[in-house]
Amino acid sequence: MIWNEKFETMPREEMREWQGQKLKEMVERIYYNVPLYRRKLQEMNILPEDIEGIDDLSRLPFTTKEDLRDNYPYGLFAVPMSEIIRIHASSGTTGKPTVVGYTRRDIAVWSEVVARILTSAGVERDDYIHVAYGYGLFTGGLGIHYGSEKVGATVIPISAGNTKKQLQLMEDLGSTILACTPSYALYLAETIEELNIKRDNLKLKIGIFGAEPWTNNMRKKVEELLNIKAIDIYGLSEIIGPGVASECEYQYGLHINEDHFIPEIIDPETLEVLPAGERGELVFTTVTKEGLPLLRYRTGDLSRLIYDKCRCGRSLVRMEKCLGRSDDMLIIRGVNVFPSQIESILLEMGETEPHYRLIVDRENNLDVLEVQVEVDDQFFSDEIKKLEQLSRKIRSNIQSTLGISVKVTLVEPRTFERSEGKTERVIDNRKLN
Ligand code: DLL
Repeated sequence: MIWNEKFETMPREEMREWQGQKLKEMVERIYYNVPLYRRKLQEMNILPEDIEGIDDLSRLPFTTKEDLRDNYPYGLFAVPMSEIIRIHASSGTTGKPTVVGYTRRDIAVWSEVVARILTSAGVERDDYIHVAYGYGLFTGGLGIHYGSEKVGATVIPISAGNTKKQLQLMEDLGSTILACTPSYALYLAETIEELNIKRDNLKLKIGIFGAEPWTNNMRKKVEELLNIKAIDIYGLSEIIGPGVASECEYQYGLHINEDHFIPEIIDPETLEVLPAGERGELVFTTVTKEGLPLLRYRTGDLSRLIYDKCRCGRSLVRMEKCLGRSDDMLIIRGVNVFPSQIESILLEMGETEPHYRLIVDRENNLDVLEVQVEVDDQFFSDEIKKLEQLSRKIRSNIQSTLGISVKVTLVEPRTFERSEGKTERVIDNRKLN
């Protein structure tokens, strides 16, 4: 089913027209209401009336996380605070959080785009949706919540945490949809096994997972463990929260709600827009947001755009599954490595648990990458020879696929703390030196 036929199946030319019109209106709004944008546009000698259509987008200035930080907390809002009815924030790892604000209309748009992504994932009115994303300043919980209500599904606003109790309720209330981070889905799956809950007693059929990168091999693992179809959803607080993009039933690329959020892919070094299909940094312009409209916001996320026709009937452009951010990339003795590449190799082998950490250090001026991965109980009690064989095999697979030699440490099950939200899997000690 398609939630909004008009926009989700709009022919490309019509979509470009729409985007151009909305962009013009947006540039006018921010020029007169946001001092930072007025300054940026003036510096480039651009007046709102110079914008004639979507082709002018690439002439406009970028917005960065720094801009948000420098104008903390409300400096980039484009409406008086009396129009703002909700605040969210993303914590980030350092410094002040990024604060975002929504008008009543923004909340309505947000519910609409989340209703679209839930529908594309297969959610219907009859479903019971177990929302185990955190409720609070994080956009995950409330974002999915409002969209689910819009669809008319029965929302169970369980939030994250209290894992055993969650599972009890999941069983008793008959949840059919699980919405949480892929990390938390793994944790729930592990606890289901631990508590000996019979899978048949659970009614789950679809998982709506996002907020962090997860590979297709991780998808297979979670689908198998929970016996569900796992759908990838993508979003970020600055743009709206969840609802920016999501997979349809074909699970190949995430349809972007581009009538609201116009995507571009740029080369992060030269800042040039890359031709369709090339991989680079994802940039979004929010053309309908009132509270915090952002022009060409650099997400730091890496992806590419797929304009081919999708079998589901949607014409919305797709972004390739996002497997990392430019700042996640590790440079190990000159070789670029993304944590997701290691995840993919480990899960492909299928001989360890899907729980790992990557520790990066510098020893004698050389980068050293240690892969710590959990192995199951049975394996761990085996003879040392077998453990050595397995770590050699992992080392050699990583060496032959990525061209780097790593140190592999097998650890006991449950060594790593399980996450209820996003998991931090990389510890880069070089940053401390
Ligand atoms: O994570 C919004 C969200 C909530 C998305 C629930 C999906 C589900 P932030 O906390 O601001 O917002 O984090 C945004 O998380 O720039 C990406 O780096 C990463 N991210 C989000 N979804 C995905 C995904 C929410 N499906 C940042 N795949 C983004 C990979 C993702 N990375």
